[in-house]
Amino acid sequence: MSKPNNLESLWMPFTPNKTFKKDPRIIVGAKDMHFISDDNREVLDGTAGLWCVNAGHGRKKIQEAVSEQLETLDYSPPFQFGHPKQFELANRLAEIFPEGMNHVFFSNSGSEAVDSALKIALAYQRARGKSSKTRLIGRERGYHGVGFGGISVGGMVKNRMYFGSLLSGVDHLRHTHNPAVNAYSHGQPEHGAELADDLERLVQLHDASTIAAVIVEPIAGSTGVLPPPQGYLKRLRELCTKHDILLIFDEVISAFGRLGKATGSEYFGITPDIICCAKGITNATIPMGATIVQDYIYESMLENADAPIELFHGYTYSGHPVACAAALATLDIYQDEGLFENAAKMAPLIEQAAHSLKGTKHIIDIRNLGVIAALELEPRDKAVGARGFEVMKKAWELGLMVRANGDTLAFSPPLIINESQVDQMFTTVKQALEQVN
Ligand code: PXG
Repeated sequence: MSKPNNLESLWMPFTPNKTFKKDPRIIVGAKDMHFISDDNREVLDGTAGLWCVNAGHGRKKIQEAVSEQLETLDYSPPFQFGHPKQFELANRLAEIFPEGMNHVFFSNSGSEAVDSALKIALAYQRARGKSSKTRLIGRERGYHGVGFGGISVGGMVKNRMYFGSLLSGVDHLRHTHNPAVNAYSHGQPEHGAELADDLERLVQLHDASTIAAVIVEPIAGSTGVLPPPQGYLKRLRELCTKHDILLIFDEVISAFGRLGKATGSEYFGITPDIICCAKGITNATIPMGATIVQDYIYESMLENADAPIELFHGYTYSGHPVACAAALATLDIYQDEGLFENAAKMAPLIEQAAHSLKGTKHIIDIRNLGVIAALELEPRDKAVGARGFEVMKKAWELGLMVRANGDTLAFSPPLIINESQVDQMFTTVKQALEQVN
């Protein structure tokens, strides 16, 4: 496949456009665990694209389902009309999501799944007569996509600082990263459960009667992979229940097997009131997001609605038939191939391989959980992120795709990964680290 000869018109997202266009990395194909670059090299996908191609690339079953759906019903309006596959998919998701979470609202991305969750939380509080509960609590270093709702509850400064005053009535819990006591933890760090008590501080400040919901990623991804301290999520759940505050888990990266179970909620044994997901739901083939709620939220909204339409919210492409077909085929693959189980099997190998890099040039911390690992590098003086970016580029040259979030290198390969590919991932990144200053 030929190179595009003009890169100018495209404004690339979350990308240094000037630098990229001088030295582009172009991907022209993908199969199973590999991307193919425009200079015809196979590059091991250490990131499942962007944490989303959980079943690996180029899956025939999904292609066939999508193509058949395009022939049968390419589109139907989601407001006031239904098509069979969106009901079927909602039922399938209800089966694999935690007990009592049997109602699904569809959207087209993680950002929309988050916005939908926040809006449902506010509308639910109002519907049940608690209309003073309007405050939303996020967490420092949280990532919840790029909608105004998501960046308001999110806690990554660059994603917030350029965009004005954001939503009002939002506050943040402290983040859980504490390398002074937790560096090089294997899996969940030992220290920091008490950081969940930060919610008590916000309750003291605002009063629980003004707080609608708390939203957190059960394992923070984009900020550089922060597994929750042991006991943290349990404590947060208990405090939310105590103060009658909804707990929203943003599982955009943790759902669909990333931790070896269908959801992070199942893995951690903590059930929230609302879960947001996206990405792996369709193996990233067709955009889709979903917001799954506890039955009592849905039932209360229906019972207490003050208009025939119970929720004034939805997207032209909510439950798009082609996305539903892709998602159903994806769920079949996860089940038929036991991919969540394979993830659970690979997790200890990834842990071992990642931590074996301790002592390698630049590394100051190593973190892991499930099929996720992160190597934190010492930032260069006055150039935070530069080293991470260069290692990412070097790894690409050496045949590995890895994500650089600032100076943290994140690994989140497809769940079909095998032992020798785990080895290859960490051997290659080690070479890259050694070749970069
Ligand atoms: N919530 C979480 C927890 C996410 O990780 C979103 C919401 C937003 O999803 P959409 O589909 O609107 O992008 C995400 C997205 C990275 C990276 O480098 C992660 C995401 C997106 C881009 C980069 O870690 N996650």
